[in-house]
Amino acid sequence: MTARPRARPHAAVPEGAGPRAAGALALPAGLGRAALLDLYYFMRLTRSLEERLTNLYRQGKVIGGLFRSLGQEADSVGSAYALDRSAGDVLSPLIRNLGSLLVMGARPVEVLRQYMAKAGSPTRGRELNLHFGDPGRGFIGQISHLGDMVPVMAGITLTFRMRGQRRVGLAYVGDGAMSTGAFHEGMNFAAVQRLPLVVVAENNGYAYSTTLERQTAVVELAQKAGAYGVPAERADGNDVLAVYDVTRRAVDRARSGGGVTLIELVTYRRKGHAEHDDQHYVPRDELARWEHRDPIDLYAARVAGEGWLEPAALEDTDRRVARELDAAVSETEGEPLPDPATALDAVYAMPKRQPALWFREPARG
Ligand SMILES: Cc1ncc(C[n+]2csc(CCOP(=O)(O)OP(=O)(O)O)c2C)c(N)n1
Ligand SMILES: [Mg+2]
Repeated sequence: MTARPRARPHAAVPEGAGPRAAGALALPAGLGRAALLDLYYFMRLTRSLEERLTNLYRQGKVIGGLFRSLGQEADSVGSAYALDRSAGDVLSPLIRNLGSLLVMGARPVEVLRQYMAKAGSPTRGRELNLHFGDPGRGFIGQISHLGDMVPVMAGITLTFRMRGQRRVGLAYVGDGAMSTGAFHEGMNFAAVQRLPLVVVAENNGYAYSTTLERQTAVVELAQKAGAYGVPAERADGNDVLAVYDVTRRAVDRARSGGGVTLIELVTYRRKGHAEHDDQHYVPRDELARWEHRDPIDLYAARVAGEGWLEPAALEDTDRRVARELDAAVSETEGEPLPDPATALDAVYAMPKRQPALWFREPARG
């Protein structure tokens, strides 16, 4: 019998990461005051929108599961922000990438309608969380099967190249999703084809209740890049500037023909898999340690400490987010659910009956 792998603490924060001394990291290129404020706005919007959704969930108004990204807002926001929306870049989100969707232009009212299964939701009440897409705004509707978005995004980025477009795709995968065959096939194909794809591996320590060391024998998810012959980067997923910086480099590499990069973002899932999950399997001291590395608190302290943004600008942003969400919740809360008589509309296509290719009608007469 093989010995069980030695337990190791989850997701040791990468060397040099964590709360930094002021001035330790230069401001990533291209980030001016407006962009710095944007990063704060989108992280705060993500956090507050999820808090509103939690209240609605407890009132029985969210129909289905609620998958929080508490503690992972920097990972979603910083990586999506590194794409160039005006160039037509696209990303494929997972259930915890609300922040990425908001950066790409999804509106809180759409997200509220999705979760509350309203008739006017992007999926007309058929799908109950973030599984909706809008290629026009650069986000692809996700397939629930873990890992499958990697081959899908490989296909999408292949079309960019075949059409001579300088567009980049970004696919998110979780530590659990990386154990699937679909991830392997997609990575391999994208790597061999040198496609303009960035794969962001979100190492948040858990897949449901499965810890990282029970998920994989590698110590760092970035090591998997070696199997595909692509470069890897590893960054502190709770530091939005580090996330932006590392993703921006990978996006630039992809756009200039350098192919795929695998980025590992080290972060932590501070809630259960979904709201129904009480995290009984999580050591309390582990949670407490990561609460001290809250990405929004770290960022607010950093930008104020460096003198990049005044505390008043952050407070104004908090008030702006609260106002926007008050309006979004009151706009959507009373909206109707779909009419049951329309339940099958837009679910099944009714293709014209075609003779099957493999079946020949017997000659008559
Ligand atoms: C192929 C497949 N197997 C199982 C599931 C059920 N499932 C949904 S989410 C999830 C855990 C995902 O963990 P991870 O990839 O680490 O992402 P995280 O939830 O941590 O963001 C599982 C097992 C699925 N959707 N697809
Ligand atoms: Mg995970």
